[in-house]
Amino acid sequence: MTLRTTPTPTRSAGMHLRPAVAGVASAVLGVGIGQLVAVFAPGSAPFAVIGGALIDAAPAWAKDTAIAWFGTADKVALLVGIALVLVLLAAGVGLLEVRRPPVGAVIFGVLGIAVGALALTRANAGLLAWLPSVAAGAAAVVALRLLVRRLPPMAAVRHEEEGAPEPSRLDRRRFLVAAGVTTGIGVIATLFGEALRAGSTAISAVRDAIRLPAASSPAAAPPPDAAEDIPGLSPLITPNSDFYRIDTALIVPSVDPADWSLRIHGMVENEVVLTWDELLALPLIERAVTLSCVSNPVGGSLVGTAVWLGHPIRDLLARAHPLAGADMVLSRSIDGFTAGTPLTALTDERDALLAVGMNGEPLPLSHGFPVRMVVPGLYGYVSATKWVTDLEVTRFDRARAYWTDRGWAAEGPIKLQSRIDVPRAGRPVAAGATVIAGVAWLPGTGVSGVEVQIDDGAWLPATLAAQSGASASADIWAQWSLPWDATPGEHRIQCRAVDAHGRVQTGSEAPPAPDGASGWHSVRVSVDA
Ligand SMILES: Nc1nc2c(c(=O)[nH]1)N[C@H]1C(S)=C(S)[C@@H](COP(=O)(O)O)O[C@H]1N2
Ligand SMILES: [Mo]
Repeated sequence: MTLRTTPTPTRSAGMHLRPAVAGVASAVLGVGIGQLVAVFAPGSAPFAVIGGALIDAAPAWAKDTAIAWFGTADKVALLVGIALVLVLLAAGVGLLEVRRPPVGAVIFGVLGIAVGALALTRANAGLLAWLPSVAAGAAAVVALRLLVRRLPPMAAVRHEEEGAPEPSRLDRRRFLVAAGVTTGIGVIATLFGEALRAGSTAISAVRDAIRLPAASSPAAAPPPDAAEDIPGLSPLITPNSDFYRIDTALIVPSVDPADWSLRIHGMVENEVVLTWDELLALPLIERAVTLSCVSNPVGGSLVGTAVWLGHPIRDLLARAHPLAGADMVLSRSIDGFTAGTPLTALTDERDALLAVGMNGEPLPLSHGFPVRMVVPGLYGYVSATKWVTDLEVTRFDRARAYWTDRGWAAEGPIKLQSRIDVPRAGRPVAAGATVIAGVAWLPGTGVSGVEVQIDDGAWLPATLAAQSGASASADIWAQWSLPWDATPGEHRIQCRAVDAHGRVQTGSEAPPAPDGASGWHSVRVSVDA
């Protein structure tokens, strides 16, 4: 009944071509999603992971050959090579998925998980290094299943060869549109991811080229014997790479200092606008300050100490001259985050800083480059605005800041806290002479002592490290330690700090919301005989 006796070449080619197209389109989508998600896990884009692993695994002769063939384009050649292999593989995966579903989808899924696992083994891999590749695999699986659904199953294809009606022109057109859209989304996601990355790469380069001026008033240098050499105890100064990061920015803002300015306005006599060059020309002072997040639970790690370089906000506000009645400064970051800081905290003798440097470097991008606020004694959410561009002098009864709008307290003085760093809960301790050590802080006021209780024993005074206590800056945490002759069995260790006025840290427990956690940090350890 059919007029066609032999399948036309286009038709048989189409039978293999369309599954292959489905495979390739799904792979392009997956890779695009992976590259985009990698904006949140820098260095862990699927291509970067595979390329990096191949470079590391390649024997010297292969590297030499690659360089001999491609010169400085060797990395591009490698990426093109990976792309070609991926296209061939994806075409095969498409064919398999039509012939033996869900084998193709399973291969994509396994591939995503495998590259994700590989990503975790790479140097400098972050906790989320696996995410881009796993997202890529998942996206490819979903796309493949959806596209293949638009193709006749293999049985039908065979039927077709025996004369059953081939898919209509309309079906074929629909499939091609779906495959095209899938590919297009993948390409757009890739380009979008690259654009976002290019922004932060460019700003990183600008940052690397910056030489900050020396401080006119350097931070008091800790005495040479200051650093407590106890394994596991937090260092006095937290390295930038270990400093906790908390913000609402999904993508770290890329702010070019050349385009940066700060505007001070609102209830002021004179509006002040300050550029980056003007800021760097002002006297900069260096202060070590402990910063804490209000969300830090008792014993938590959302706290750290850095040496900040910046200009006192007090001096800038003096230029602007706040009007009588103003009691708050609403600081705003380039991405719209706001914090409400008591005007007094920015004008009193504590050195609230408009900071440009952190531990001897320009601020890292994720810590507010080029300019942020640091206010000793206040939780970050009410004071430490990163990427700050605007200070509005106002009143607490007129303006509400980002977290105040979400139920957190309008004012956020840091609470007196102490933490046991060693021994660590759950880690076995050997019986005999050991040490209990940690940190304690009340920035702005300072800590005069720490007491430790083992089981239900008496509270024992710990020793503060040389640079801590009365002689030290009140703005940074104190390291403390207590020798302990650990006896076999289970023990509970608790600590509590005493502030510079002799007030003892409260044992009454409060959760972080709405104004910071309280209570004593307590760890359970089991001591081996
Ligand atoms: N722009 C901006 N600045 C911000 C935040 C934010 O979400 N956006 N979070 C604040 C909070 S809640 C804290 S605890 C500190 C943390 O600073 P860090 O990430 O440098 O440790 O930044 C503060 N500054
Ligand atoms: Mo925070």
